[in-house]
Amino acid sequence: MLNDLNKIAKDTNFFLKHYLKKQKYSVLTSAMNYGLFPGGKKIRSKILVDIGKIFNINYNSLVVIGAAVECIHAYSLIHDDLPCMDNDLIRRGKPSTHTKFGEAIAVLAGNSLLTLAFEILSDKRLNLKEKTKNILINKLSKCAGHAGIAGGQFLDLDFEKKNIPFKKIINMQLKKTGKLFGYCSSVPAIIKNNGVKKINTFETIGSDIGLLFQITDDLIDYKGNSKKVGKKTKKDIKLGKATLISLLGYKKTVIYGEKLKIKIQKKIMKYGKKSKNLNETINYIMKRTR
Ligand code: GRG
Repeated sequence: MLNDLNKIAKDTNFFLKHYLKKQKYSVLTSAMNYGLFPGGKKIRSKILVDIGKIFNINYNSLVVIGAAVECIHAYSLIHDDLPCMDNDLIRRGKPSTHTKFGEAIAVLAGNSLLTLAFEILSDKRLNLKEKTKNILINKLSKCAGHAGIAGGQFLDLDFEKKNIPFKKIINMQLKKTGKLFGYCSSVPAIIKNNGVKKINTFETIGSDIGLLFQITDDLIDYKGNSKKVGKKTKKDIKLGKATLISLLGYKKTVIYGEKLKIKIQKKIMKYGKKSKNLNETINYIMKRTR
């Protein structure tokens, strides 16, 4: 599992490094580079490749799509760290982008990474039918906007220091984190032109994996060590964030996560041997410490 993750991270970084090198250098592209590298775990790309395996999709196409997703993800992290958002000084074990470059450049670097994602998806190097690319671009736009990550972040901020019921917390986390995982999971079915039902089935599996990922993120924030995690921990309590831990407590949140993991694994079992890698990734998500 870790070998596969490392290979996917290496290939994605290779693609992105070359893509950025082709752009005209400026302090802004340097801030974009800083937000992208050294990159994070590339878990979203891993999900894309794992599910791509179930659908027999060409690996190189998935790396390019994963690179676009990682641009959106890096953008969300840069903006998430801004003083007007979660105000974080450390990200991926180094000063966050605005700490290094200042707020204005960090905002612009985030915006530029957002548009870069769509530049990559519409690039000739992604060898897919134009119609498929159009669907991929349309879906990713929706995942990033008010009905997706940005909308989830809005709720995350709005819910601070309030008593928020279970369903609303889950909905917020599904938007903030689940949407992008849902996107990655639905891409292979979209490429295969498999019809709405299959696409939706995989989107739901992915959103649940994203929810599980967010739950483990909250558990790490609660118990993790800042140095090991690469970002400040024990922040959710300080900021009064509405999480499953703030509502149910640590132990019940772990139990909820375990149940969710089993629910997802049951759903993917029917794909037999081909879902082995995805299954391992889900176990990794549950056990991860960073
Ligand atoms: C519309 C893309 C977009 C952003 C603007 C700021 C914002 C709105 C959204 C923030 C969303 C956010 C940061 C959600 C948290 C998701 C999460 C668990 C991030 C950590 O992901 P990892 O662990 O990070 O995969 P690495 O560093 O490994 O890549």
